Amino acid sequence: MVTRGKVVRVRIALLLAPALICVCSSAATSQSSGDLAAIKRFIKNQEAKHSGRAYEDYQSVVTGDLNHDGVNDAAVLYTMEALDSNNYVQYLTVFIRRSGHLVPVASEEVGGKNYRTADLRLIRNGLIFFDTLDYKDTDASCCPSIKGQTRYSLVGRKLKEVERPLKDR
Ligand SMILES: [Ca+2]
Repeated sequence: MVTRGKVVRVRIALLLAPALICVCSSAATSQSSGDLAAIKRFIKNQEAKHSGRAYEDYQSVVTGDLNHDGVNDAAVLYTMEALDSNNYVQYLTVFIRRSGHLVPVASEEVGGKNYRTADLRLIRNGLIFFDTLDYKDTDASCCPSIKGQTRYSLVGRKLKEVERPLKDR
């Protein structure tokens, strides 16, 4: 009977383990200095690549598991302003955690002047959620006004915009 009790307890512990990991990963919203340094380094390189400037005031980071390995990854939204014009583009870059370090794996344009404004909200169920503002015909370039939402998922090494089911709209 004692042996049977032990087996049961071990099984319960195994069942609980994934739940505990989920709680930990959703609660871990702060980023370590190493993570932030990796993100900063990446964005600095993008500034050179795009001949632009990405102001820290227009950057946001959310964490959550994006490749379904139970380990928190990071999604970063940053706005690249062109140095030679007043154009700007919003980029989403996903960093996957490998051996404890954040590694950039995919980037996508998710907003920008005369396209839409995207506001990074959170990661849930492997999806990256945004609030958006789209342009109606009479909106000025500065001020899109149609409120919406969208989601992105990491598929391989690409980011794909996911249409929401009609019932959720
Ligand atoms: Ca992960």
